[in-house]
Amino acid sequence: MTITRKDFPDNFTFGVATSSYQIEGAAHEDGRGPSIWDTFCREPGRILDGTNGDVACDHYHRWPDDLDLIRSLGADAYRFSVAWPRIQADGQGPVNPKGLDFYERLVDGMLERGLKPYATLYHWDLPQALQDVGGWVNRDTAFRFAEYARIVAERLGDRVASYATLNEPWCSSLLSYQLGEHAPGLRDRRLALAAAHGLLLGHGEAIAAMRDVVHSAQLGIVLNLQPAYPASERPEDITAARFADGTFNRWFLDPILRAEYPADIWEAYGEDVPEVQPADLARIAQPIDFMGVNYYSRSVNGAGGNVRPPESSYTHMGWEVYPQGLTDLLVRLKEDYANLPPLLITENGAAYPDEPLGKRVQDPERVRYLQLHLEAVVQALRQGVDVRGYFAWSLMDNFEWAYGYSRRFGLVYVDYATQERILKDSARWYRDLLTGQAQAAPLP
Ligand code: IFM
Repeated sequence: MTITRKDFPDNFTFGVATSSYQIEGAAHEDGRGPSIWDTFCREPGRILDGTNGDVACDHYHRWPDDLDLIRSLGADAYRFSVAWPRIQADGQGPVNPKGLDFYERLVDGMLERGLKPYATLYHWDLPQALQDVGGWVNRDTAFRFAEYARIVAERLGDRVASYATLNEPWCSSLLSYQLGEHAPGLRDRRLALAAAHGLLLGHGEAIAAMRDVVHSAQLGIVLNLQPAYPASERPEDITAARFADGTFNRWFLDPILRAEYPADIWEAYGEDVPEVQPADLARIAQPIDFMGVNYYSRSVNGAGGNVRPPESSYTHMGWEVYPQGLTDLLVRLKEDYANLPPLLITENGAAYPDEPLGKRVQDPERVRYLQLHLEAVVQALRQGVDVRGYFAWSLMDNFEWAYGYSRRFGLVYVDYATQERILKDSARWYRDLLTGQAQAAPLP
């Protein structure tokens, strides 16, 4: 199948995505307070290449050129995130006007270029001062988050087309408080589940706070979802897949869309389950206007652990390329959740070890990855799933968390020594698709 823009509905939104800590740099400028990632990066052994986001892509200074670049790709929209510690250095208390000014300039810059702003309010850079009093385990953080959300929404208002509260709460809870791979790097399941509950509550409170402030802007949340397949038809493998789906997907989907935690996983977690106050689930399940889905890969589950199908191909992250999983996931969401809001694919993309040859970066695997996953979206649309947009992760190479700068997800190559941006072939391919050029097949 050769994909063209005509395969998507007329009002389907195409964009590219980034996040604050991964691209902005300017870590100590204009009153930004320290975040948990500033702290984490300085702890020996946490980041594969020993780097941090102090400079990153220097987007804080280069944003006008970066917005021009996005426009040149033919994108309709740009998904970015707001750094909480730029708005409130300590996560509460005084508002930093320079922080708000920055995002106002950025949003107005998008509008001037005909780009729709899609904001995410929390893409993991929690103010360190809040971590010092427990981070997301401390229930109060949820209310501080709602306050911050209101501050941003009051300033940017309906100039922003879409506000997502959280990006990938599985990562900012389980991956960060239980598996220790992300900031704050803890290893305690009980704390992780308390953090997940705090994040979900913060989401609900933030939606409620922003509803009072904006009118046309769409409000929602972004989850990373990973369909879980059994390694075989054996009952124990089916049970393993059901458990993986429950901990990774349903633990977040069910509270938001059904106002309940999944009973099977609640039971399996035993004494580690979070403390839930009577009104919490109703707050968490506030009506939302969209759900963002970040899709990269699937899991294949056996009773003895995860399995890597040998016939599959894998990205530089070691993640299996499995586009059918995206179709399956989208159709399943529609089937399982009666009040599912419209969906957006808020992230999808792949890391490969790209090398420039002069001013060209050939990345045929990424072109193929994008093409196959966009086809998977088309298949879901044809099966009646209400998908309204697709955002490629990422606009440009950036700070890939625990992997530092060693993994490149960009459509645009970044030379970190000079900050030069070079369009990869995938960027040209995406541009051709978005601008309706007939030739959106992989480049030679
Ligand atoms: O870079 C991340 C992003 O911040 C969140 N979603 C997954 C991406 C790739 O790992």
